Amino acid sequence: MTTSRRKFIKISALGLGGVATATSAFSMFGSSSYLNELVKQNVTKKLKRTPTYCEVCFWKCAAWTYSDEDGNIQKIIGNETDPHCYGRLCPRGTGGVGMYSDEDRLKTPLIRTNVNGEETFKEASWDEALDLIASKFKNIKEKYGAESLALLKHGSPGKHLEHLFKAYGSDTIAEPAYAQCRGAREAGFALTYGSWVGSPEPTDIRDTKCLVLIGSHIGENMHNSQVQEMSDAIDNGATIITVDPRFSTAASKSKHWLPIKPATDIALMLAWMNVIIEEGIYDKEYVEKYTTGFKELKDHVLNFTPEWAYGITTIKPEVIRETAREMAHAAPAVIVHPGRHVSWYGDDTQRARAMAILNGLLGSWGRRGGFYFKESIKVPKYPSPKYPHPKWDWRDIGEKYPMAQMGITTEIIRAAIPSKDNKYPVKAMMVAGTNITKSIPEKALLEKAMDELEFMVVLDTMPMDVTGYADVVLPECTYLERYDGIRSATNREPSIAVRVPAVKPKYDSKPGWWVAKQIGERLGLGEYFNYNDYKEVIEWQLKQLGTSLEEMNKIGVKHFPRKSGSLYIEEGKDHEFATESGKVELYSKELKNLGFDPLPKYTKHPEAPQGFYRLNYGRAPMHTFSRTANNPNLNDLKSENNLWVNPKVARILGLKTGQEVWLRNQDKITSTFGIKVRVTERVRWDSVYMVHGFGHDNKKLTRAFGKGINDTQMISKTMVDPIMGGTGMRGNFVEILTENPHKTVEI
Ligand SMILES: Nc1nc2c(c(=O)[nH]1)N[C@H]1C(S)=C(S)[C@@H](COP(=O)(O)OP(=O)(O)OC[C@H]3O[C@@H](n4cnc5c(=O)[nH]c(N)nc54)[C@H](O)[C@@H]3O)O[C@H]1N2
Ligand SMILES: Nc1nc2c(c(=O)[nH]1)N[C@H]1C(S)=C(S)[C@@H](COP(=O)(O)OP(=O)(O)OC[C@H]3O[C@@H](n4cnc5c(=O)[nH]c(N)nc54)[C@H](O)[C@@H]3O)O[C@H]1N2
Ligand code: SF4
Ligand SMILES: [Mo]
Repeated sequence: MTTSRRKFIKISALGLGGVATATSAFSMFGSSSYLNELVKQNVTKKLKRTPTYCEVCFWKCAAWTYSDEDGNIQKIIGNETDPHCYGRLCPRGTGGVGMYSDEDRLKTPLIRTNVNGEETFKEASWDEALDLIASKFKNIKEKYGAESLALLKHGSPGKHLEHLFKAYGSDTIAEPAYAQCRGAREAGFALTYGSWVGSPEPTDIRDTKCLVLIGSHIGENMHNSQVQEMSDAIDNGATIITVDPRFSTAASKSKHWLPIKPATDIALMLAWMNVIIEEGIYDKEYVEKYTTGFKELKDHVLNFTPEWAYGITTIKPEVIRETAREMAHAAPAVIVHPGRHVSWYGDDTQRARAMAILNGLLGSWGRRGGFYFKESIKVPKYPSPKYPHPKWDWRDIGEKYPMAQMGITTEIIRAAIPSKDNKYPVKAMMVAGTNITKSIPEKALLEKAMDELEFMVVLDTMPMDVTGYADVVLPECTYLERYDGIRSATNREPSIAVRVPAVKPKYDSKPGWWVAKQIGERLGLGEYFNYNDYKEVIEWQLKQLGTSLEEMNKIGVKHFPRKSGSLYIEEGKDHEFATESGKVELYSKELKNLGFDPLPKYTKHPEAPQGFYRLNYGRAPMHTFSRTANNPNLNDLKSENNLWVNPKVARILGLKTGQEVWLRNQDKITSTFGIKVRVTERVRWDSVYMVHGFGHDNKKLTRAFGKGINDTQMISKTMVDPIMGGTGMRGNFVEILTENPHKTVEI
C-alpha cells in the first residue's frame, strides 16, 4: 500500500450499496412525554423483560429492556436497586432505544475500494472483512512488530478489543476518556490522596451540606445518580456554590454563582485556601492527624488574598470570603467536586491539586457528606493464557509525561507520523467506540496521522465521521442486542450488573466480543477466546461470584457486602492513605522531585485578541458527545446546538437570536457549517458557548448532518499538561461571521 493514499471517504459516497432548551434538566427524568407515550402504546402487548446496563454514556446505569412478542424494543427503564440510577434513567438512557432503531446504522462490513479512480466503500461479507484485517495485522506484525498496531477505544467494545490486542502483543492502547477528559483530575488526586477519584466519583452528595462545583455542570452533565443526589441535597437545604463563567443549570440552583473569568480558577482556590487558613477555619484535627505539608501550604498562600484574586478572577473579595466561610461552616460535609472533563488550560493537574488540597483543609475526604471510601467487587478473569510482553507500549510513547497513568491518545496519533527520531512508530490502528474526529482536537494532525497509517479499522454502530478514514468499517450491534462484560463499578457498596441481549442484532451487525474472537482466531490466538458465545464467559464468572445468569436475569443487579471497612474514617481512628507518606500530601514531594511545582501556582493564560471570543463548550442533558446527535428520539428533543452570545456582544455585532452565523478561529479555521445564535445573559461577554457533539459532516447521518457547529473543528490549538499529557482545549478563540464564508458548502 502506498503512503498518502487514503482519502477521507464521505460515507455518503457509498454509491455501491424541535429544540428543547435546558430549562430544567432536573425535571427531565422519567417524565418525558415520549416515555409515557411508549408505555401507553404497550398496554396491549405482552412484554419480555431483559437486564442490561446503558451504553449511552459511561455512567452505566442498570436497566430493564422491554421487548414485545414481535421482537421490537418498547422501552428501557431503570433498575430500582441500582446505585447508578436509583430506578430512573436520564433522558438519554430512556432514548437509548433510538440507538437500536436508527435506520442510518451501519448495516454491513465495508471495505475501501477504488472505482474508476475514486475511493469509496464496497459492502463486504464478514469473512471477507475479517480475513483482510487478519492478513493486514499479520503483515504489520511481521514488518514492525505487534506494538505498531494501536487501539483507540472507549466503552464496552473497547474491552474486547483490548483483550485481542494484548493477546497479539500490543499494549499501544489509549482512550479519549483519559487525556481529553479526566486524566488530570486522577493525577492531581492520586498525588494528594494516593488514589484516583474514579467513576462514579465517590462524592457523598446525598448527605452533603455544601457542594462546590468548579466548572462541573451537574444537571447538564447528566450523570444520573449525581444529579438525583444533588436534587435531594438541594431539597435538604444544602448550599450549592457554582464557579462557572456561564450561568449553567447548576448555577441556577445555587446560592452562590461565581461567574469567574475563564482560566483563573487556580487563583480563586488559592484565595479560598488563604481565607480558610488565615481565619483558622480549617479542620485542625484532620489536618494535624492526616495531612503533611500544612506549613509549606500556609506560607505559600499567605499573599494570595481575596483582594489579590479579585484582580484576576473578577470575583469580589467579600464573595470569596463568604463562600470560603460557608464551606468551612459545612465541613466536613462539604464537597469541592473534582469535576470530570478537566482538560482545559494545560495546568489542569495543578488545578485538580488545588481542589484536592481544599478538600484536605476542609477534612472532607473520607467523611460523611464529603467523599466516601468506594468499593467494588473483582470479577474473576475468565481463564486464558498470559499475554505476551510487548517490547514497548503506550508508556514509552507518552514517557515525557511522568504522571501519565494511561495511554495518551494524541501521543499515539502523533506516533503514526513518521519521523527519524520516532522509536515507537504506529503503523496501523483500530478505533472502537470512539469518534476520534470529534473527540480529539487538532484535526490537521489527526488527518496527517490517518493518512500515514498503513491500515485502519473502525468498529462502530453508526456511520460517524471517523469511519471515513477507515480501510475496513465493521458494524457493531447496539448494546441492546448483545452480551458484554459484567459491570462492576466502585460505589458505596459493591454491585454487579449484566447486559443480556433483548433482541437479535439488526442488519448484518455483530457484537464486539464476536469481532474480537473472529480476528483472534484468524491470528492464531484461539486459546485466548476459549468460548463459543460470550454468554459462557459471563456464566462462568457469575458462578465464581456465587450467582448465575438465571438469577441475574431476574434481578439485573446483585449487591455484595463491603469488605474494606467503614464508608468514612472512623472517629478518632488512624487512617493510612495510599501516598508515600501515608498522609494527605498538601505539599507534593513527588511533584517537586519530578521538577514541577509542589504547590499549585496561578499562571496567566492568553486572552482573546480584539474581536475574538473564547470558545467554551459543554453538555446538553439529552445528548452524549457526538454519539446521540442522530438518535431519532434524542434528535427530536434537540437537533442542533446554538451559539450562546452575551447581549453586549450581540449589540456590537448586531446579532439576533435565531440568526445563523459561522465561526473562524485564531488559526483561520472556518466552521464548515453555520450555527444559530442565542442571545443570553447566561454567558460572559468574553466567551461564546456551544454544546459539544454537533456539526456532523457525514450525509449518511440523515438527521444530524450539517446541524450546528462541531466545536472540535474550532479547537486547533491545545495546551498540553506537562505532568500527565492531558489536552487543554479551552484556549481557542473565535470570531463571529455573519456572512456565509463558503460560497457553496462543500460536503
Ligand atoms: N471538543 C470537545 N472534545 C471533547 C469533549 C468536549 O466536550 N469537547 N469531551 C471529551 C470527553 S469528556 C470525552 S469522555 C471524550 C468522549 O469521546 P468519544 O468516546 O469519542 O465519544 P463519542 O463522540 O460519543 O463517540 C463514541 C463513538 O462510539 C460509537 N458507539 C456508540 N455506541 C457504540 C457501541 O455500542 N459499539 C461501538 N463499537 N461503537 C459505539 C458512536 O457511534 C461514536 O462514533 O471526548 C472528549 N473530547
Ligand atoms: N448529558 C450529558 N452528560 C454527560 C456527558 C454527555 O456527553 N452528556 N458526558 C459525561 C462525561 S464523559 C463527562 S467527562 C462529563 C463532563 O462534564 P463536566 O465535568 O461538567 O465538564 P464540562 O462539560 O467540560 O463542563 C463545562 C462547564 O465548565 C464551564 N467552564 C468553562 N471554562 C471554565 C473556566 O475557566 N472555569 C470554570 N470554573 N468553568 C469553566 C462551562 O461553562 C461549563 O458549564 O459529563 C458527563 N455527563
Ligand atoms: S446517565 Fe443516562 S445515558 Fe448515562 S448510563 Fe445512565 S441512563 Fe444511560
Ligand atoms: Mo469524559
